[in-house]
Amino acid sequence: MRYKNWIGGKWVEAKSGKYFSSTNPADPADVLGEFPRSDRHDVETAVKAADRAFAEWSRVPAPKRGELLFEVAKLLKERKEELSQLMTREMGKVLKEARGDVQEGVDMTYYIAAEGRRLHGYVTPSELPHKTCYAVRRPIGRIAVITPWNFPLAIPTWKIMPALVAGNTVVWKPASDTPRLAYELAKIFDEVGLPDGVLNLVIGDGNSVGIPLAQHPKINMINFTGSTDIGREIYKYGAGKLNKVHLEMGGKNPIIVMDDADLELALDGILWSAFGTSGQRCTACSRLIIHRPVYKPLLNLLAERTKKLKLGNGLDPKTDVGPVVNPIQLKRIHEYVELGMKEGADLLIGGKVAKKGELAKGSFYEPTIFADVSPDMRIFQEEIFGPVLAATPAKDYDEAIRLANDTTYGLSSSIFTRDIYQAQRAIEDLETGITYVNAGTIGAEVHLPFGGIKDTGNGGREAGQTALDECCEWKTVYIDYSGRLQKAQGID
Ligand code: UN1
Repeated sequence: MRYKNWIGGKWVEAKSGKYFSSTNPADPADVLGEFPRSDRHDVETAVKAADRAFAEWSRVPAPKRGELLFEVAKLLKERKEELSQLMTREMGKVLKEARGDVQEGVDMTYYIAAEGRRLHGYVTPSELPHKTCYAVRRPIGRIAVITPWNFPLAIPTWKIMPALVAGNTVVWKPASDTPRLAYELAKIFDEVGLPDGVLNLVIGDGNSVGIPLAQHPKINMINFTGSTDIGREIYKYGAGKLNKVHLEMGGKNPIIVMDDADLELALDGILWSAFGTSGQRCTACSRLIIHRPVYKPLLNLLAERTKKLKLGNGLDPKTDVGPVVNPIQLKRIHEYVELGMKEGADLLIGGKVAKKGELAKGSFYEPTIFADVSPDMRIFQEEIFGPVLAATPAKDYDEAIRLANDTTYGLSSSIFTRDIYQAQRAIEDLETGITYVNAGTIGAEVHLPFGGIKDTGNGGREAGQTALDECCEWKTVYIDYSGRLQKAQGID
């Protein structure tokens, strides 16, 4: 089956006439469809369509824009099971996590749809009599949305829904690993009758679509989630045009376990955060910092539990860990593991491409744990984006915090402790945008700000109320009803 781009309200082929296929990382013989290999010509038509649609869409009252999003949320919810199965087939995450991804999209859409009836600005007194001052949100214009494959439904909703409710129009380039999910979301917008050109879907790779889109002079804002290297490039394209650029990038998220922690609880949190989605979340735990008195016992328990994790096709309910997204990532993960061994870390478990039986067909990597990893090792510092965990001992709380902060990234962090003083201090001391206490590093909820500091981001936060700040301009209004020219700052 061949799928098309959605531009100006029409399903159209790419100008190149070329297609690529999307396949199941657990079984490449399972093909999800053929998708257009678009390039800058398609970007051009899509931006034009978004530009044409802007004048009208930005004037639709926000509550009406929100009503359309409620319809989208309803269809997403109705199709949750179908979309989840497609997601597992397209990028591999186990079915229960795929259901979570779709649910996150449903939640985000409902949450933001309701903003159509709020979209609050504020009113404040004037320093002069008979004068009213207020500030309202205005749309920015045409927004380029560039999304990753690891949350093929949730992350697009984080970016697209706030942009639309605020009155912007969007050109969306989804990851080329997950075009089918992108198609399914765009189709829902088509079904609810979103006006032509308000959302445009252009499928293709980063060089042919992402870069020309980010560089396009008619694009006023770029909203990107992906690697820090690409984010830096995108920031430059945006800077040249003085665009607002929202970036969500890498993580090297630590879990600290202190000696007073509930170790069973910590184990559950570590396994879920390190090996859920095969470690392919920007919030995944990839560093484990353990207070010395519990270092050995915790690692022993962890290795035992990790051994029991079942690798397999995510559609099989018995599977704990699915494949990684594609053979290129698989190779990259293994290169990091070899590097870890060369650097002198102690391989506790895993460390191999999994090839037993059915697994040989797909891109499977054994859940891997390194012990005695030191901060100068690249496996401690660099984002691997796979099921690889680096464990390091810490002599006390202060050293644990120093180790946790010894990274260029700053997305998520966690501490397991029963000591409320220690927990409260960690909330202040951990240099990340998100901190969990007695829970893993993953599982952010849609109505709170999401994002990170240091090389993880550039200051913005998506989700929550902050999502609206990302995709709105402020307009400040002064209305003088004194009937004379009043001058501010006491000038008379
Ligand atoms: C991501 O990995 O890019 O907190 C986003 C979480 C999810 C979102 C992760 N709600 O793990």
